[in-house]
Amino acid sequence: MSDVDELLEAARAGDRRSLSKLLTLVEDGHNSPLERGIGSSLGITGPPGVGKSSLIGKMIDIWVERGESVAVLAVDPSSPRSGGALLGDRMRMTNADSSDLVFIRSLATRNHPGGLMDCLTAMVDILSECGWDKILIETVGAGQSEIRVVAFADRILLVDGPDRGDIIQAEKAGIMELADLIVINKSDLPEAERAAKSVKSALSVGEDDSTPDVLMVSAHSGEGVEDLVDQLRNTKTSADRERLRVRERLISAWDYTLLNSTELDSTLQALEKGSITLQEAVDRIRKEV
Ligand SMILES: Nc1nc2c(ncn2[C@@H]2O[C@H](COP(=O)(O)OP(=O)(O)OP(=O)(O)O)[C@@H](O)[C@H]2O)c(=O)[nH]1
Ligand SMILES: [Mg+2]
Repeated sequence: MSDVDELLEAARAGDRRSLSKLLTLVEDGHNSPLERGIGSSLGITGPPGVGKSSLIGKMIDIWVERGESVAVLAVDPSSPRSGGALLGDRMRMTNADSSDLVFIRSLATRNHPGGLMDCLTAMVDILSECGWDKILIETVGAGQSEIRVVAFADRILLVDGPDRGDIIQAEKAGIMELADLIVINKSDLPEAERAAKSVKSALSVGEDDSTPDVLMVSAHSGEGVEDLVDQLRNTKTSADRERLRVRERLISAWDYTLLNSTELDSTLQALEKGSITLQEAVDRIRKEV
């Protein structure tokens, strides 16, 4: 049996250190021991500071209370402090049984030229194979590369804040179109109601069965979080959103191929010198793959 198979066997049996090691191997580019696409995940995204991590913490409490296990892949936790705080909070949970039901792992895109596409799906598959009921991918939804990451999830929850600026930012980044469910967090703040209304009215333009619901929650007070957790169970995606996600995944794969091409350096040099055109550069890289 190979190292990877041994780790998988131990991880399946519930050994967390083996699970961590296995995820590290896959993150370092090792082939996954599993078939692709067996696990399903929930992507949680939204502008910086809207309360994604706080909300995930509250959702975890509810799932754990119901006996469900939760694994979180936190992609580029914006500050090691906030990423670490969530982790720290979990570790400090008094009920030892509960913390057995929670697994949190940080991932940094900077270690992955061309994106996480080579390892994210594999990590979700491994977590699923090892029996994790809920697999979450948290990413800051602030730009194109984050959208690319969250598009690997099977369902997408957009978390927004009451601030108009946040909502505009989410719209600009194009996450609205990808979201299967939207929550306005910080419902304890006065502007939240208005924010929810404005998001609803923006969505109602082309309203049909697949228009995502908009809920209000407060990660601070916990209000609405139970409803959110229940609603997630029935949340469906739409053909349009599925198409958009698949499209983003394809573009990720394309970028990855380009950025990891052995012809990349020489092609860039030739472009700098002006000895080939952009079209010739594309043809050259395509030929190499
Ligand atoms: N009033 C209020 N503040 C909240 C709520 N949820 C989170 N916050 C605050 O918002 C700030 C950001 O919370 P985080 O959970 O770190 O937000 P995040 O979206 O994960 O942030 P990044 O990962 O940095 O993008 C913190 O100061 C939280 O205390 C809420 O429901 N109400
Ligand atoms: Mg966070």
